[in-house]
Amino acid sequence: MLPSGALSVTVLSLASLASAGTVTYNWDVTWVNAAPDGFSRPVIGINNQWPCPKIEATKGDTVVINLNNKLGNQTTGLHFHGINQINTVEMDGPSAFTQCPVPPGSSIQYKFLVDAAGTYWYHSHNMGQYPDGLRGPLIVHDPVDPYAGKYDEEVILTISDWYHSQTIPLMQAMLTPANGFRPPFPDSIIVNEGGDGRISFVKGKTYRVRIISFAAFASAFVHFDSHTMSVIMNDGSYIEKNSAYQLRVTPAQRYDVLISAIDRDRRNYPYLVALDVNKDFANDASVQWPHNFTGQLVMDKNQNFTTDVVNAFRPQDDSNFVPRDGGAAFGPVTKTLTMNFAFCTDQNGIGRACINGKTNIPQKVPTLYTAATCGNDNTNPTIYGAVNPFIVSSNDIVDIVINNRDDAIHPFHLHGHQFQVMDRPRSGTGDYPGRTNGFSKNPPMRDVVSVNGKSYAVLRFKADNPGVFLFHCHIEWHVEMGLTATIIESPELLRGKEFPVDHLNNCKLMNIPTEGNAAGNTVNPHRHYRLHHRSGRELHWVSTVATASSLPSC
Ligand SMILES: [Cu+2]
Repeated sequence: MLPSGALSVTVLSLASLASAGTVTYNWDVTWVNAAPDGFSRPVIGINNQWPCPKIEATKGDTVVINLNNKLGNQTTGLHFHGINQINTVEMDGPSAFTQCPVPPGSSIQYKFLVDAAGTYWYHSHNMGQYPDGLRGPLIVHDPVDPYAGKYDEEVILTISDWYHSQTIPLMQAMLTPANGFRPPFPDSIIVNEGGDGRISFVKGKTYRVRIISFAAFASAFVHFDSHTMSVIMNDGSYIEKNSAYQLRVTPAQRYDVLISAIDRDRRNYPYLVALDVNKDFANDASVQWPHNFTGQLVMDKNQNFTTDVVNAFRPQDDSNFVPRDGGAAFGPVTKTLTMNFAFCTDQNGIGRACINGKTNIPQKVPTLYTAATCGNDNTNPTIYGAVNPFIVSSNDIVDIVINNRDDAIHPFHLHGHQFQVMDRPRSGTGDYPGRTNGFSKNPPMRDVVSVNGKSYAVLRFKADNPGVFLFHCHIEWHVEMGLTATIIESPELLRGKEFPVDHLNNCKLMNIPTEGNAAGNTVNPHRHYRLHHRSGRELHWVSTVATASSLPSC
């Protein structure tokens, strides 16, 4: 019933202390049949295998992925989630923002430095494709791991909601006037892409469990019977050890936790991974979350396996985590980007997600290419079209204020940076009131934060990485509803930026212009300084949404 390549729980070899090198992967993206929950369906794999392989490197290495699109019927691309892409924003991966989609039969090379150790993942950032299976762990080992010696073995535990339908029909059904705002609901939960979740558990040993959520929608509660999780890392950042009974892992978040088999341990210990039953998601009476997974810490496979009973979910408040380096909040703040998120309806009556009243529509010209080719005009946000552009200057200390006016929790992710979580109050707090007295002095750093319902978060970063970086909800269905802002960081340093020939060739094959404003105009014959766009019915997985040629020329 399980795919032949299913992992049980992968035991990694510990990092070797080799000096910086290059790690190369040659990958064909291919359709594969798999049945991770017993239901067989086509999934997107690599080199005719699924689950997709992990990328494993050591801090300071250069990772090279030679990717060939052998899907035949879909474009593709990869994003390396949590990797900052210092000075290599063109390798970040989101289609229509930093590259063109890779058409069937074509290829692309990604080449980037892994500048920080941690637990990351890679996934397609092209037309909602990763719930179809194109995702995998990306582990960056640390030659000077501050927790070295505190654990004996490493295991990866990936968590995901899972769907029996492919993404494109799910999105087509979602983006109809009759649907309202309902995202597709998962059919099941899987760990390690269909693995049995059994972790060998030997008395006296401590395990570093790298928990990664590959989910498209549902957050997961994680609880181990009779064992606390000693959290040492959130996303790509070390924290001071924090003992947690339960964690709530949103889509795309990672937690590295230490779990010890102590002397009194003498049986198998179950652990529970449960998709969110939080009241934040219960505002629709038809929503149910029956999907739970029980894994096992296995001391003796001949003994009983039991289930883990959790009576109430009270996850640890991750906004109180303390960074391991004790890093103080950046400051003083020189730019505040206020983003009010609410669901909205477009002119076709289709449910969308809006930031400050506007939904994100991928444009004809990738935003980074516009920034590179529009000269001094690239500080003018209107040339970027309907991507919710925000301009920040080099060395700005930026606060993103995200006001979540929806009832549900939404996990927001920033590309290009780990941000400081300055403040993340509980549900029902309302919009950010402008006070800073609740801010952390030593805020935790991460790249995905769950923003509570009818509440806000304040996230801080230093604009030291020129590029075009997305800030978006990591519920993949909400990305497709337009819940993305585009941060254009240090545009003055992007002028004249050059791009690899293979990247540009994909644009050529896709008939996508690589210069000019969002509509591909370097000269605007109409001189209409009026921004309008089509949205809705012509969806961007069908064809690129054309932007009216009435943007300011550049
Ligand atoms: Cu969302």
